[in-house]
Amino acid sequence: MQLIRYRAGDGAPQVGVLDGDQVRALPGVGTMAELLGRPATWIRGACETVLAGWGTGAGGSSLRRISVLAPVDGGTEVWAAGVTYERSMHARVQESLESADIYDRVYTAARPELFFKSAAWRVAGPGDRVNARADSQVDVPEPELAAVLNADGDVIGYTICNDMSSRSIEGENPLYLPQAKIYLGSCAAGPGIRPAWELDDPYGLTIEMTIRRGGETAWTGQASTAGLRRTVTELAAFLFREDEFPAGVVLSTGTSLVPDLPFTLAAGDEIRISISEIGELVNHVVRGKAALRG
Ligand code: DO4
Ligand code: MG
Repeated sequence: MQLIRYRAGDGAPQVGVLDGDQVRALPGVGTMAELLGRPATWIRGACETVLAGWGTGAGGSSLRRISVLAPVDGGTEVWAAGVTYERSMHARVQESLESADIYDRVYTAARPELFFKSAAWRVAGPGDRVNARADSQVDVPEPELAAVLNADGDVIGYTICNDMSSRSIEGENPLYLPQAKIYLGSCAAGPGIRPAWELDDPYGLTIEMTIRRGGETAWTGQASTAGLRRTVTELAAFLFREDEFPAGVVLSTGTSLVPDLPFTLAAGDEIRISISEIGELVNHVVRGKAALRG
């Protein structure tokens, strides 16, 4: 089962439960932000009530008749952790000549690297475009397992996040990290949220990414969340230490797949990220915000 945001025809976005290829709206829940403001027991109960009524045949739609949207809206923020896998640490050391040791240090430090990634309104959903910024030379997608937490800081479920990044801008100076990471079209998420109560082990998932260019595979790789150096609980505890998220928060846990230099994304690339038990997120690359809007 997945919690999704979706639109049927020209209707307003809705929040619903997807089971197989059937979706049903969650009664009385207008937005995902509103849902994530509720206690975990309430959210689970609402999903289970909808599932229990599945057999009655009332009110469902086929997946084919809806558009699935990014699973965030309203005041929900997306945050991300960095350098949580050895591969990410090595890749950053390689790209940043003069500041390489900061990545080594944060990889082993008690305090994780956490950064604001996106407001909900600019998170790309399934099938949407993502942006490799026009003033960057080396750009990569970062396929990441993302935890979705409610206002109380409880993990409600998991989704996929693509933390699009400029390696050349971050590599020039780590203080440029916000420009390397936070810009229009730099974050995609979805397709849905797999409830935490249905997932046995978030540290035993396979992450796969394939980048297709002109009908050919330009890059492909696979990794396991078993390599995550920190637990989701630990990352969430740091995030909530001195902050609050009344509309919940998506916390992306960092990347374990980074294409070797000099690989860079190109306009027209298709990025396909799948995480076992969670789903598949596909996006298309444009270069520059004018192309994103066009
Ligand atoms: O320190 C830079 C960010 C690292 C990151 O986004 C990741 O490891 O996924
Ligand atoms: Mg990342």
